[in-house]
Amino acid sequence: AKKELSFGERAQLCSNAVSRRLFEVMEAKQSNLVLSADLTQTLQLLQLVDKTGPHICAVKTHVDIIEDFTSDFGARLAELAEKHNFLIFEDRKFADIGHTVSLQYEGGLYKISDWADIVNAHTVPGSGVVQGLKQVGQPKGGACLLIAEMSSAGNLATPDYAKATVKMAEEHKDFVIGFICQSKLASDPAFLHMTPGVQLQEGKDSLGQQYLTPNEVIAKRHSDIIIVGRGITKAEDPVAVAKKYQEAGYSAYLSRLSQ
Ligand code: BMP
Repeated sequence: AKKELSFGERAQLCSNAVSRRLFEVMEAKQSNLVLSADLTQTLQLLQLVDKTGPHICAVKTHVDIIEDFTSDFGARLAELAEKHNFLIFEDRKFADIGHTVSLQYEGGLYKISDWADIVNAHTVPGSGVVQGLKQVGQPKGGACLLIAEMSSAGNLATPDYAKATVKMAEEHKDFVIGFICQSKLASDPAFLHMTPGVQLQEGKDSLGQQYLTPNEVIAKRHSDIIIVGRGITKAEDPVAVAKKYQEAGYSAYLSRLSQ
């Protein structure tokens, strides 16, 4: 079997500055945990991110769920990203023709391209979605993940769809840095694999979400990053629990390195 490369080694293989930085942060902070900060009040969100910041390699936002959004949100989040050395991933799931997604990415109320290091896109529109995002994001130093698989029950992303998504990523390596997926899909070590639907115990919610454990996702399915929302946000002590997820994710990665 081919030797498994460390996050630090993979950083060296990245031609994209965003993926290189993320791998470097993961190695330096010993964290392959992304916090999904799905809170609807700015202050609560920023406070949670400030407290859990030392334990995460990136924060994932859904900016359109924030009820008291103001235009300084991105700058305030970026301040915390600088303070704690993590990246910002806006989970916008672009899914339209290139021209429309370029407007959605750059403009509107949220001006996502001004503050998000990473965004993501569904591949159902075809490669125009990537081209539209790239036009806006690349000059500003942004990068994109493609959604190849979903965690939710009954989703329509077939194995062929995931395969075609990998191909699209391979054709746009200057802007696409990896995947949202449920297991490792691409062999190029520069690609990041990020997996949502993670909790310390397997299970589901009442609306089709399905959870796997950090060990299943990282050690068995060879994804790189766990994305955790309610497992942390709904915990009584979110900081202590974030630390637990950090340790579970990273030790699963270390066990893979020594396999
Ligand atoms: P939670 O851990 O609370 O279930 O949150 C998961 C997060 O990941 C949500 O923000 C959701 O939008 C996102 N997500 C997901 O759950 N499954 C996917 O396949 C893709 C996602 O982006």
